[in-house]
Amino acid sequence: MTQQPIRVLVAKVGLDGHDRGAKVIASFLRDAGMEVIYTGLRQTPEMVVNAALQEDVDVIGVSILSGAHNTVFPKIMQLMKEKKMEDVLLTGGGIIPEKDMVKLNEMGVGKLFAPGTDTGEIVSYISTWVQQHRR
Ligand code: B12
Repeated sequence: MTQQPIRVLVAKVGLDGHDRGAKVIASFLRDAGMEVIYTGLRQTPEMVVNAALQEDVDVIGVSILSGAHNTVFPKIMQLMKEKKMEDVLLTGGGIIPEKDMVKLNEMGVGKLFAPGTDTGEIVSYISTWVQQHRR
C-alpha cells in the first residue's frame, strides 16, 4: 500500500512580518515530498488550530521570531488538547532561547529549531515522528 504524503501546516502567529523562515521551511518540506499549507502572516492560535483540523494535517509547524513563543505555543497546545488532536505534532522554530525550548518541550511541544538549523534535520525529525505516530 502506498503511504499518504505527510501533511504539514506551516503557521505564522502574531503581528510581525518575519516570514522568511516560514517560507524557507515550507519550500524545503515541499521539496522533501510533503504536502504543505502555509497560513500566511498574522494568524491567531485559534485560526491555526482550526486550519489544522480542516486540512487534516499530521504536523503544525509554527515559525516565531517575535519573542511571543511562551504565549503562543502553550495556547496552541491547549486548543489542540481541547480538540483531541493527540496524533498531531506541534513543532516549530525561530528566535527561542534554549531554556524556553526546554520548558516548552516539557509541556509537550515537539522539537524546536533555532536559526542556522540544517533543514535536512527538520525534514528527518518530522518524517520520523509521523512514521512513528500515524494511525
Ligand atoms: C530578516 C529580519 C527582518 C526582516 C524580515 C523580512 C522577512 N520578510 O522575513 C525585516 C527587516 C522586515 C525585519 C523587521 C523587524 N525585525 Co527583524 N530580523 C531579521 C533577522 C536579521 C533575520 C531573520 C531571518 O529571516 N532569518 C533567515 C531565516 C531563514 O531563518 P529563521 O527564520 O531563523 O529560520 C530558521 C530557524 O529559526 C528555523 N525555523 C524558523 N521557522 C520555523 C518553522 C518551522 C515549522 C520549523 C520546523 C523551523 C523553523 O528553521 C529555519 C532554518 O534554519 C533577525 C535576526 C536573526 N539573526 O535571526 C531579526 C530579528 C528577528 N528582528 C527583530 C526585530 C526586533 C525586528 C523589528 C521589530 C525591528 C524594528 N524595531 O523595526 C522589525 C519588525 C517589523 C515587523 N513588522 O515585523 C529581532 C527580534 C527580537 C526578539 N525576538 O526578541 C531580531 C531577532 C533581531 C535582533 N537580534 O534583535 N527583520
